[in-house]
Amino acid sequence: MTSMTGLLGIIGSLPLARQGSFWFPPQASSVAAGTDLLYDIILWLCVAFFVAICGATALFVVKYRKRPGHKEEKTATHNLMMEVTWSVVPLALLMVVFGISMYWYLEMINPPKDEKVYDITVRGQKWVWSFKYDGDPFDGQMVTPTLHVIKDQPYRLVMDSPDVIHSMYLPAFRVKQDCVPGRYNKLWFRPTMAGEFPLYCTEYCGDDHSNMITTVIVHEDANSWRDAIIKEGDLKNKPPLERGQIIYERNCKTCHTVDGKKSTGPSFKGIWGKEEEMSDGSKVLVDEAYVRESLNEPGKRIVKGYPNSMTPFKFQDHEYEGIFAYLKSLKD
Ligand code: HEC
Ligand SMILES: [Cu+2]
Repeated sequence: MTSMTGLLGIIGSLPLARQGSFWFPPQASSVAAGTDLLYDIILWLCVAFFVAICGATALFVVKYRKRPGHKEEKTATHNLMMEVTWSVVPLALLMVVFGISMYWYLEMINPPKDEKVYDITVRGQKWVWSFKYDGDPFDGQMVTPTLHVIKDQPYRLVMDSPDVIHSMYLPAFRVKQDCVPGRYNKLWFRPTMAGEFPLYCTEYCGDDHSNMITTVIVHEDANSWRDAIIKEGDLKNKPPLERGQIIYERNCKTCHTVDGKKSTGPSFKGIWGKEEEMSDGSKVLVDEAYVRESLNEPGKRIVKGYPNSMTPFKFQDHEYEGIFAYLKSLKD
């Protein structure tokens, strides 16, 4: 059974498998087929050399074994023809691998010049992803926790992190890029298949690294794309309390509970109006100014008994309003 799936896997890895195979997810971007082709060439080259070398070794062990009536032969010291062959043939094969790699690498790093490329700002932070849509029609006003794109359109992601290094990996697109604090990294791709594909963090970034997963949704057309972003990202038109709850679920839940239990950070239950003791012994009243400061500069004053490990946040006014409303609602 296992050998059967293994065999199917090997067959499935042939570059026919646009819909995905035993090894690979579907080929959902313009560079996916190239990456897989290269993988297959290298894999089959290795298999061929492995079989040839092990086969020859086994053959010689049997053929030249010590036995009655068989005399030892002198070891050959030099054979020009053989040396040239085993240098030139692998060199030629490696040049083929180099040529194909170079072609697809250039495809991967250079966004198209003769088309409009849409910018999306990506932020990876402990332990959530957020995506902001620049240019028409949202102009940076919409932020969503899932990535929405339109089929066949080129996108450029501008990525950073406010805390530690994260890495955004989109297996179905065969692309990956780090989010590094203090710098902008860029990545472009063109989705070629509508559907939903996983997106996750591949740089260990702390306790909930393994939950830093979201989805990229490739829409067939601009209407469905726009509607989905508004549905997810338009918090302004929701009542403040609901707004605050959504922000909590998206950004704070991994570190703060609302039931009084200690987590990475203090629980939000009964937090509003409380006198909190700081690590330097001073007392602080939890009000709007303090919550705002905790979000913008969490390292400035640290709650006693907790590590200085909160991610800094910058929000818009309507978002602060939502957070305040939500925290106020969490009475003891
Ligand atoms: C990566 C974990 C993490 C995330 C995510 C996080 N926090 Fe925190 N937070 C902490 C830790 C740890 C502390 C305690 C240390 C300190 O004061 O900086 C803290 C402290 C706070 C405090 C002060 C609490 C008190 O009792 O005085 C507030 C307010 C706060 N966070 C709000 C938020 C809000 C709102 C969000 C979501 C938008 C959030 N935090 C997201 C880890 C986190
Ligand atoms: Cu991460």
